[in-house]
Amino acid sequence: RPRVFSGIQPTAGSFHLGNYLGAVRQWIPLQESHDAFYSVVDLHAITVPQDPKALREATRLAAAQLLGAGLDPERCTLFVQSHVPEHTQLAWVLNCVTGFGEASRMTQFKDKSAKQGVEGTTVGLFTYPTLMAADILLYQTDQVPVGGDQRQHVELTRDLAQRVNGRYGQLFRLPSAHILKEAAKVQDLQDPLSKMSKSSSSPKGIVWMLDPPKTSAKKFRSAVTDTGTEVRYDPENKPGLSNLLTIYSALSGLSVAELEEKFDGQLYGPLKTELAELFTEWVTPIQARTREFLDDPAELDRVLATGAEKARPVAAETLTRVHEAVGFLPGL
Ligand code: AQP
Repeated sequence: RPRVFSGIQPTAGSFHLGNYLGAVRQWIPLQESHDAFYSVVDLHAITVPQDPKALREATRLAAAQLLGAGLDPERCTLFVQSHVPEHTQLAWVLNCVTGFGEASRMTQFKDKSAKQGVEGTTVGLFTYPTLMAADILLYQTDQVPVGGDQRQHVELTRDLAQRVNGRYGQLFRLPSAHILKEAAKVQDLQDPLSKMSKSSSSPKGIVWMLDPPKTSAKKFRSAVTDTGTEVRYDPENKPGLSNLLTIYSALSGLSVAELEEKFDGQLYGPLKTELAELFTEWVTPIQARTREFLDDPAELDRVLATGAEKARPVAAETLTRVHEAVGFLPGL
């Protein structure tokens, strides 16, 4: 079966709707058709400052949310990135074949480092993409289901894989990004020209998966839209409304054209209210299942330990071949 790998950072509080619609939503069906490896990427999380206790909680919470959303540890391998040390080991080798200029061109790094300033930017943030490449290449991944913002990182991963294969022989399978056409990028509800993002969205512009229904409903109802009256998908002139239509479509399964017809002749209010109701109806069972998993941390830890046990031999096989190919002596 073809292999997929994807990761998500542990986030204090919960994932946001963008993470879910862009990435996690694809992970669930892929565990049926593919050999799927999914990771809570705590090594990536510490590229920005983290409180240790909050990080531990966020890591369990991330796992609980993934299970609550429908991942099944019998059907996929779910593990915590730091439990498989091969990720950092391969990342080092990849750092040594990545050009400084090439890494400097990553737009996510440029955006985040511009916000944090030189002194606030860690070397870890700079090498985030090579660690991500290691995550993917260790598992001989065919496809990487991610949101549209990660396309450039997956392309870098392919470039690095090709370079290493060219230099040392066939060590890595070439992965490609698996990005949904719809909702590849969910925008901030208050600033629809920017991506919904845990670090830069305004508090009212970001819908958290564990928001109480009253809170999320308020966010949808107060979403920024243009002053027009026609419900029409037009990202250029109506970015806010178009974002709401995209979210509505992803949650309901109705096409955007069907939604335009459904809300034809109505103002934006009914669309926002119905979307808020739809979200609540959809997210309530996910929230309930997430809480059930959170109530049993010992079971969560057991699931994650089993996942790491399944992931390690696969990762170790790739790493051993890489170490041998670059000229390291075999270890004891
Ligand atoms: N707004 C989004 N629309 C669609 N997909 C998105 N993803 C993130 N935001 C959106 C996808 O979610 C997956 C996991 O993301 P991550 O945890 O690795 O963190 P991220 O991409 O860095 O998410 P944020 O919220 O945007 O964090 P910050 O603010 O730190 O940059 C990925 O597949 C991503 O594409």
